[in-house]
Amino acid sequence: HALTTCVALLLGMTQEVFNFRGFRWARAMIHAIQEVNNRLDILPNITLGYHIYDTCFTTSKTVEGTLAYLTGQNETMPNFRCSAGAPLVAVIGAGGSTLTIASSRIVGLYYFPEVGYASSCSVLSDKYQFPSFLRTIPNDNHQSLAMAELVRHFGWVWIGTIAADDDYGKYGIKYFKQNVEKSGICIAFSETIPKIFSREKILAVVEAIKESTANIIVVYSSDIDLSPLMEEIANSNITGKTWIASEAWVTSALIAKPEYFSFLGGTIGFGVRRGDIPGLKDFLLDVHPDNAASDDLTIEFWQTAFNCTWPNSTVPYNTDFRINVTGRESGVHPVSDQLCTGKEKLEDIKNTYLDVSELRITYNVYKAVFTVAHALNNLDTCVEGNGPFPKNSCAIIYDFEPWQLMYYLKNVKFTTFDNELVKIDDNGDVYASYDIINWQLNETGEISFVKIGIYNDTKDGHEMKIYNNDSIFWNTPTLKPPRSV
Ligand code: TCR
Repeated sequence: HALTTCVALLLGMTQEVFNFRGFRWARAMIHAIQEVNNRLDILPNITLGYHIYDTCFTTSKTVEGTLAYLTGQNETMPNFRCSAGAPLVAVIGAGGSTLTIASSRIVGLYYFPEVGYASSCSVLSDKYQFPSFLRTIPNDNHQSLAMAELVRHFGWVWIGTIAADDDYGKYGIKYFKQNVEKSGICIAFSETIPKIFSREKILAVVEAIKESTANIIVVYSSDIDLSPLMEEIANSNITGKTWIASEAWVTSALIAKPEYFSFLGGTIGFGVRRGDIPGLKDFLLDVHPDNAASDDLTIEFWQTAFNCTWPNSTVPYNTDFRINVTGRESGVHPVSDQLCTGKEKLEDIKNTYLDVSELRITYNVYKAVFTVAHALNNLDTCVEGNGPFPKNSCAIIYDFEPWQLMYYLKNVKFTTFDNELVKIDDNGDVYASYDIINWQLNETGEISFVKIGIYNDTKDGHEMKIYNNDSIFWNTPTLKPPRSV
């Protein structure tokens, strides 16, 4: 008798426009779930089902999705269903820390597990506030220290900082500042990028950058929040700065545009470990509205990717109702009256969704699904009399309590296809290890992300290695490291 269990996936897929990166994450989750379901060594008699909720990058939608999942009153979700009555297992997500904080305060009340794949803010390690949260991305305190170490390494002492107006940006920069100030490094300016688009506020940040003599600018922000600022940096022709990137934008196609290279070339930043997920590319290509007649996300994806309207669908094409949310009028495309034929070929387009060259958060997504699957499998294979619960009892997979699965999640340990050992510690955190990445221009005129070193957390501190100083591209007239004094 096969049992279907139910996992919720919380992701940001639409904001003003469709988010192709988010859609890739969603598809990677489904791919990972299918792998679990096909494997005989993990949960052989159990099928993992899932619901997907679009957070639209807003707290209200995130809370709505979380509540809908917990109470079973899910009206807002796309058409991926768990069977009725399937036991709820865990929430995977949300994307950004601010959203995850909202969601995990709710599930925390029930000690119901939530596994983050991108939410890296340090406060989420506080188990008093977030008792049932764990994650497959390292806590940002490590990254902030890594940035400080990088700054010291190159002897820069006059630094500007820019933070997104959310928990990720604010806590990330705060910890960075605390650390560098101890070493006598000075902060020239500290700016914040608005969450709700405001050209006026962006121009104020641009002004601060222009007026300052600091040549090194550390930016903690997601790519989505950062992109309007970078647009203005390009408009204002600000060159001669070296940008230090946090993980959320260091490999983002939204920012790493070739036309920005004269402003942003030479950027150095930190990326989490990457993994080339077997079979993912084919799985990503295997998406078509015909195979998912009533799946709104797939239709919206298709319409946006090919700039056409899917016939007879109720999915609005680039409607403008979202403009009001952000107050931003640009970036919304005119409605296309061209109908989609269904014969459009994904292979023919270049799209972030299909780009599998930098699977970092995507790999974390994969690890999050497997964290849940392995914990559930350990719960399922518990032997009565040897179990971890009172009188050495076990939990029963057909009817267990959230805290019972939490026990297994907290003790989870497994290796991925890449031979990476995934182990969750008492704070729900994983081992921190980053690639240090430098933006260079390749022969085809595109930006390539060159790995120039590593930063690892170690038992007694940390180690940073820059492989070879000559392999770094610097965006200075002399091509030598900039000075910032
Ligand atoms: N932590 C960010 C969100 C975020 C993200 C990303 C968003 C991270 N990496 C990549 C989009 C793409 C890292 C947070 O809010 O915690």
